[in-house]
Amino acid sequence: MEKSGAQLIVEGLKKEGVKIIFGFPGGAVIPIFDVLFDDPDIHVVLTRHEQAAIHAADGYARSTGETGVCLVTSGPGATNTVTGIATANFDSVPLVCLTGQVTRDMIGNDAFQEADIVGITRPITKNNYIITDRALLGRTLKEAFYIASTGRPGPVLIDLPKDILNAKLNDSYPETVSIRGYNPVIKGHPGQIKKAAKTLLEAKKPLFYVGGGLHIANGVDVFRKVVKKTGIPMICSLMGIGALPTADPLNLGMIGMHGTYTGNMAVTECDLIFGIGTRFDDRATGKLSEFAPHAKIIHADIDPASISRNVAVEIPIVGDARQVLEELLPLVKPANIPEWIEQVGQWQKDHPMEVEVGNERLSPSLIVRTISEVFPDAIISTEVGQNQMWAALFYNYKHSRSLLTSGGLGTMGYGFPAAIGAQIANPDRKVIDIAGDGSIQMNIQELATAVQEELPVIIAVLNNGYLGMVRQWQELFFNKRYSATCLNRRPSCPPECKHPGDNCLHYNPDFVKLAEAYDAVGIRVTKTEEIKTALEQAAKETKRPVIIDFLIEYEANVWPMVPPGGANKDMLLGEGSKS
Ligand SMILES: Cc1ncc(C[n+]2csc(CCOP(=O)(O)OP(=O)(O)O)c2C)c(N)n1
Ligand SMILES: [Mg+2]
Repeated sequence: MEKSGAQLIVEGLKKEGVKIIFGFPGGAVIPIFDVLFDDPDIHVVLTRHEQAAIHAADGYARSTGETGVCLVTSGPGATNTVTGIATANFDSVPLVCLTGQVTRDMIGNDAFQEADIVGITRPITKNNYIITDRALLGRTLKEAFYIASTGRPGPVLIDLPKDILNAKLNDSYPETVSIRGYNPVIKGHPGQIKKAAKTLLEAKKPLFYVGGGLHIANGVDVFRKVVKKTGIPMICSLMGIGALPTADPLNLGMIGMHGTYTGNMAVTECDLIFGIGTRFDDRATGKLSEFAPHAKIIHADIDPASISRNVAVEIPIVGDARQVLEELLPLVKPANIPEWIEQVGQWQKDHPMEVEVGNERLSPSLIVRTISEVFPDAIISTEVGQNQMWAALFYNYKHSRSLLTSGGLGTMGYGFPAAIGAQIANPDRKVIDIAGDGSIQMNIQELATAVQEELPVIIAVLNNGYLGMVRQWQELFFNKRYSATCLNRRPSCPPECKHPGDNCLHYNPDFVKLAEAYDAVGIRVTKTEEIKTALEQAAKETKRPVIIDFLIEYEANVWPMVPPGGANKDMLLGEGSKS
């Protein structure tokens, strides 16, 4: 039977198991939306901005491991997805992004709503295509899903000229795919794994160092078995959080710029690092020449290009993290490292991650810790800035895929749409965006989407009146010159204002009124004793999003902090803080 390109695409999406598409229509893609209109198997979530559509598809994908799908129109629709594509690419998130394009005869003519999205996204996609032959459509879509989800996952974009969507052909979506030259290595080399096991057990001060790749590989269960069997402690990157429960004594926490004291000391003193699914990113390593100065490095990663790129690796293992760990598990035994365990225990005791109490305004660490108590099994998404670091450091993570955060690109505006995607994928879990008052405004319009989809996402705004993380750098390294970071500043303010006063705008915006304007729920919290009750009140909402506006200390800082370019051991510990 003859079918249009649009019909073939929808057939293919269904064969790939797609149940949800996040999108925004326009002239070039009406044919696809038209086929989807009365299709009972695929639900289209209409976001209010294409950037949110792609972040929502990303949150869907990160929280489930399935490939997220985004559908947008040509020109501005396509270019609006660019930040989300780059975000997903950096953090290895499997996405298929379908963009409309002008008809083939118009391409290159500066036609209405034409943009060369394939050219624009070439460096930020795992692969991308423009379909110029209707006969290649099915095969290309199949390839896109395969490439997005295998090996080191990533976003794949397909640009679809409108006449291709309308062109009819008697074809079906292919059942199989094979791509010459693309054969990701899954199984690690057995000899290397054996060598790694031996070296690991010979070390006196060994550490596992886990990145996001462990979650992507669904390797957390087997990793926990390896840790239990060996008794070797773990450190992680921001993306590795959740590999062990935060409260596990062998979890020494995140390392790097805002790593824990114990994590940063342990990585400095250790004699062996077993890296799993990590890029050894500079936010985690700090000054490379002083990173883990005494350590041999074993590194297991699915992407050979990540190995020995930033740090010299003694034992490389190319392979899927879960498979490598499954091979490793029978080869390891309890490590004999009592002095090392005592040492890390001492650091933890001397410098615990303690919450602060708060003075006139609320303490952000206390808020995050209370979120953890009221919602112990939540999926947390974050924006970027101090909010992101407090969320990473003070929530007690228990499960894999429970922290959705833009680690590589650091995209403000990611958290709320990602929470929408995660909530749709996980209707039985609580999804909470821990947000900053700056970042949340980058995709605040998605309140309309969450209201329309009846999603009880909670947005916990840690409202400090500042682009806080930038302000923290200005405070520490630019003599408190708060240039363009105060969100309440007016022209009449003194030029060198270093602290908020009576002249400030009171709310900018009033998040409670804003929530109400969208028919969402808005709650403002100003007193410590109201934190918990506000969260409990929010928990009662089952169909409406809730914004909780937590008025936190204006100038609270994230501690510890390694100054940019510094070595991890040279972290600043903060004012009067024990951590
Ligand atoms: C899209 C984007 N623009 C700029 C930045 C730089 N940046 C990093 S953190 C930050 C401040 C974020 O402010 P807010 O959301 O209020 O979070 P806070 O640090 O106050 O918790 C800025 C501007 C960024 N990460 N992303
Ligand atoms: Mg802020």
